[in-house]
Amino acid sequence: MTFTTSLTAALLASVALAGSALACETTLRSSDTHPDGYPTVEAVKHMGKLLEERSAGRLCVEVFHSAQLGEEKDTIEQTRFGVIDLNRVSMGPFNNLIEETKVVSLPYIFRSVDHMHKVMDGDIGAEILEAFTAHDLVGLAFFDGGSRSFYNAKKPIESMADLAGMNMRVMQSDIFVDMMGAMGANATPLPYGEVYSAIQTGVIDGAENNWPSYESSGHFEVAGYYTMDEHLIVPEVLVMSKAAWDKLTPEDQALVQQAAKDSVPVMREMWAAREKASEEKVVAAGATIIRDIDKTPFIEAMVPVYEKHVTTDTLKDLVARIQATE
Ligand code: BDP
Repeated sequence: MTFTTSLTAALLASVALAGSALACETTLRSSDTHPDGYPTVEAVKHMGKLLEERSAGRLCVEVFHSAQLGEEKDTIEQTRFGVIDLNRVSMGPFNNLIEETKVVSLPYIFRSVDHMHKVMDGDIGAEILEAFTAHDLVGLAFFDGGSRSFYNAKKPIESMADLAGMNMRVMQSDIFVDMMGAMGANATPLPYGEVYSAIQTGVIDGAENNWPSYESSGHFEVAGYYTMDEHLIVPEVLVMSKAAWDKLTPEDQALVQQAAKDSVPVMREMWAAREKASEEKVVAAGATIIRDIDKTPFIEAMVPVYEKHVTTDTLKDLVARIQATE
């Protein structure tokens, strides 16, 4: 492409963008803690594209990535109050608010990502999405969050004994605090955006997350030992503010719902590719990966965590049904 043709193309593209932006009657503001290009951010953008096409440009989505609207715990509150319209978050920070979300945040509840997909794509997933309604939110769809493993700045963790006394950051949920305790470490619940400097300054020794987060946050630069214990497979969720939802006609609500659902397979593909790319990037950067560890002691140590958190009949039933899902 010559300079002139590429300039013309760029101008045309910006005119087209301005045109569609003008046509938007409703622009849904969406929050995400992750940077631009991260699979969750791109999935919500994709949903917005579908919505814009299907509503003839009336309904649009604008994604505020990189925690521009705040950290998850705060943006969840703002979404409940109708200040933010859409929010893509981990299920973890919902645990203390919405009981049903606890079951998918239990360590080792899912045997694999496939098992998680089966559960979340079926009746159990639908019931969990429904549970958001009582909390001023509408659950739209689940996204992938891979599996989460420990990483730290100090030493290779080869067994549970190596975790003893370490200070590890967890997401803000009591389940994760108890999980760390049961594994012998000290849990420090912190917002995601504070983890890098907390490791750098030695406030904590490490944290836990999936490959794409470990990589995109730069945590691998300050905590180079990653142990694949895969203790959590926590799905992510796209929620909408009930206040924003109620402003839409039933037809438009259906469009939003469908666009969210249709973004899921696209997200899963992007996720699989990014997991691989992130792993390759951190390995190339010199991170030490501890791959073959015996997970049995970790799994066994979780019995008291289940006993403490799976207390009601609803939760017991959900756990039993998840475990029975083939
Ligand atoms: C990432 C999730 C993000 C969480 C973050 C965390 O995608 O929603 O905020 O972990 O650990 O994997 O807080």
